[in-house]
Amino acid sequence: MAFFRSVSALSRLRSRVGQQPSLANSVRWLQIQTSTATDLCSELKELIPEYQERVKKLRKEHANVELGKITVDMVLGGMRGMTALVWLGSAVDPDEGIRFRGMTIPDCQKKLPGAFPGGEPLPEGILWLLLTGKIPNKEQVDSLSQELRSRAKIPDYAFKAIDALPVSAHPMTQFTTGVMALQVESEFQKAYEGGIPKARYWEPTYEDTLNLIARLPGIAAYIYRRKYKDGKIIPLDDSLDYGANYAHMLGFDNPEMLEFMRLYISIHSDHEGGNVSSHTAHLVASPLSDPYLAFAAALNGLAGPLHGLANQEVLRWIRSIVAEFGTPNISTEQLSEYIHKTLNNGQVIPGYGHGVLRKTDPRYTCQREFALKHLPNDPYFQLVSKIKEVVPPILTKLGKVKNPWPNVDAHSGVLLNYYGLTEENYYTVLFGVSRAVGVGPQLIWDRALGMPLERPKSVTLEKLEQLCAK
Ligand code: NMX
Ligand code: MLT
Repeated sequence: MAFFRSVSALSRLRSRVGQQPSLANSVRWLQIQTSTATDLCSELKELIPEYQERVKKLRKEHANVELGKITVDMVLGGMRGMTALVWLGSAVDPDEGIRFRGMTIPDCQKKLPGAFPGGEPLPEGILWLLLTGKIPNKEQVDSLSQELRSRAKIPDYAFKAIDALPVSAHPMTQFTTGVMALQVESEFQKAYEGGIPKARYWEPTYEDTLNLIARLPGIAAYIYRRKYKDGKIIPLDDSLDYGANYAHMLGFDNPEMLEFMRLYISIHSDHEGGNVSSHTAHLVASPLSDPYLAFAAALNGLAGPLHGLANQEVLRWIRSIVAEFGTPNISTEQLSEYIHKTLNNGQVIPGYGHGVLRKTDPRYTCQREFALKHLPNDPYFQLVSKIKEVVPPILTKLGKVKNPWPNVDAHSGVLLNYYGLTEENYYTVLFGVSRAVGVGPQLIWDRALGMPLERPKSVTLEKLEQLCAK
């Protein structure tokens, strides 16, 4: 009875909302069901037949529906705006930014369990939401934390593989090497060699994905301790959640830093399917490469300075400003002069611009809110705030930059730096650990939905010219 009462209240609310578009977005999350399953795998198993039916119906009844035109500009312009992928976990609106299964970041902060009441969303909750589209409760999230801890043991040869590289190797090179070493234990590879039928591919993919997510913080922390500290491993703490444990294994136990890590991992997890790392993972997994192979490839894309490495570049650039003027407390004129100097050198302003977004990234905004709450007087935070005022009009004046506003990477470095994680070359590893939480669920769905090998058509330059001449 209570269920029917809430359904009819919800439909009344929806019909009112339909007349008030401004309210429509803010209540969309109400339509997301809360989860009732005992564990993540059972929840997923129940959902798979329904999703398979939906895909079957689309292919059978709507195979020829056109989703847009493909223009020469798109083909030569990095496929911007070309709808070419299905991605279940999230979608990015150019003006509003990310929604995780329909939920904005503030929705997630309100509705997903935190480590304490009112705390930032736990990454385990985001993982549950991205995989199932349902909101987990605290008990479910705690049991997923426990499950991830129980899967976290790293084989010794993975550390040895990393040790084979010089300490000077970039942390992302060490990270990909560690992930490739974990691949030795791939359940998918074993199952495929054992002749598993296609209908069950998702099962070992699920195992690999959860094992991979569980083990990444241990690998990532090892690299940090090896490269920047005494090399001693800090073991996992059985009382801590995923984000807090990662911070702890790095060597940080300040409760504010633990809370920032929960937020950091949650907001960096997913950004629909077309970004370089997510798209790479999906592409590489499409010929049935297992999740380790696919994710290692994704990390190599993330390591590019126009993608995930931008977080490293942002702090490096901020430090170069401070070095130039001898202080972070600089005037607007000095900052403007430095921005022009960077642009005149033929460099980009790191942390600004985006392939899809056309407004300030909400992932920037929520980090700014975190900083306003915890470190409002930090001089680097104040410099970042000033940069946000000065950069956009300058980029706009260039006349070619489609989005002059800050993205996720414009902010993360100063928060990490404040809490003592000062080594900016490590920052993309943090992004990488987080991205697995978003990419992993899609890799499982790719196999559950029987997604085929990805193979778009290319044209030669001559053919393109011929097509244009017609
Ligand atoms: N500073 C200077 N120039 C820029 C910037 C920027 N921040 N952003 C775009 N432009 C230039 C861009 O280089 C291009 O110039 P040209 O025609 O001479 O090659 C022109 O403006 C048009 O580019 P857009 O269409 O606006 O951007 P596009 O979709 O091609 O690229 C990025 C998107 C994110 C690669 C680009 O904005 C950029 O290089 N930003 C700086 C690096 C960065 O912050 N990357 C992180 C993205 C988020 N992430 O985490 O992955
Ligand atoms: C991401 O989180 O992947 C970046 O914002 C880049 C993108 O979405 O293209």
